[in-house]
Amino acid sequence: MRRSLAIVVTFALGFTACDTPEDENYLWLLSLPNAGTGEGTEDLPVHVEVDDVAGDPDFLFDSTRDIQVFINVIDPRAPVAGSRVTIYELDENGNPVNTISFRAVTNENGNVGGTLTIDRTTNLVELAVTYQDAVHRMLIDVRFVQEIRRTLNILALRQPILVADRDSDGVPDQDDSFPDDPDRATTVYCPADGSAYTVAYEDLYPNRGDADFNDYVLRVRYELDLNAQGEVARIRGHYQHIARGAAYRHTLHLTLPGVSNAHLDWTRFDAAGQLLSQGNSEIADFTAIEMMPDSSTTIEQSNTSKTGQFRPGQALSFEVTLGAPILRSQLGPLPFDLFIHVLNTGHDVHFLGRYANVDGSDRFLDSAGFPWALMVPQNWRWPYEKENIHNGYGFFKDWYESRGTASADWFSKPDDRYVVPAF
Ligand SMILES: [Ca+2]
Ligand SMILES: [Ca+2]
Repeated sequence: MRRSLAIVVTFALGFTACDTPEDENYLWLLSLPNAGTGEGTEDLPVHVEVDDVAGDPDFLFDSTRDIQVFINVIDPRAPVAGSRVTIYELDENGNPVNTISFRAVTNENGNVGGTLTIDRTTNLVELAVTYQDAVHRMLIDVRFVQEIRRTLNILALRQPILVADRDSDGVPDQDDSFPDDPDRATTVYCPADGSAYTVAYEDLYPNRGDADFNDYVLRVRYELDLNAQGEVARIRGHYQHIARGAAYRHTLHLTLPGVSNAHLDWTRFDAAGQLLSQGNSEIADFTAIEMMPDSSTTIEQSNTSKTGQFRPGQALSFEVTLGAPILRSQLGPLPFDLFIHVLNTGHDVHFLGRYANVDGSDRFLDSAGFPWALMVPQNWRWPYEKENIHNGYGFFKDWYESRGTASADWFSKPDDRYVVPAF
């Protein structure tokens, strides 16, 4: 892989290529006000064919959604390689929520395919297609979109521009989060605003629990490093144990389907953020890897009683470097296959949508149609001991009975009598 300072040029128009930094054209390029930004300075004239796949989103009690993305870019002559497709999640006011949600560069067939993960409360995304010095932006209402499928017919041949791309991965230095690493181009934050999700388990599986969703509670966030093709190259995670309203003991495990020959770096911290231990290992098959030890050793109190001060537990930061990049869709929905192993019962407790019985039913859906694991946006306030989640959150039932279409903000409307205080 060429790592030297290089120039990406577009060959389609017979432009005289230059590919060394000594080239006069390169110096000329750098002198231009917008040189190397890769960002559009003008509108890209296009005709867009929209073939989005509509339908109610799948609902697995999840607070995020994965939307498949297929974009094709062609100009009057041929498919356009090297066109950059970027998707931003917009908030309720139409402003980007800090970070890129997806980015990839079209291949030689003019195609980008990938997966966009957004919060279920997000209604709007912006899709920007940048080609040469021009950009075309589309606002897409994604409420009832399962796949974004669009063909952009660029209506005029573009004057090619030169951009600095030291690692030659097709993403200009200025837009490349890793300008000297050809295996990585973009970091996607989950959640997009860099905050956290709250992951909560009931541990009586296969018996129904008391639905207080506080037996094992974690704060979770991830960062995914994508390569220029939009595939996942590295995964970083941060977990903090924050409640254990259970008599049982548990270990926390992670399966990353399709991830093999990976390198895992990890660091454990105590509740005050002081280093406890660190290490690394080579993992041939990333299945059921223990991420946190016996839960009775990682937090000092339950954090589920109505008296006393909140005191968080231990935390883990880790990075998985994949042996080979994989499609985001292969990893499944957030928080990926993160599960507890209950030491007292020998059972594992997984999120919905990962494991089926022989009759096709979900192994982790109980007789009442309810899961044993939930991932909730933000610093969710879990119920006190023995307080049913339905008491703590009056709109929770609305939300799941409507398959996530109503009361999408159920988690932010607690009844203070039944849930722990804000921390
Ligand atoms: Ca680059
Ligand atoms: Ca790069």
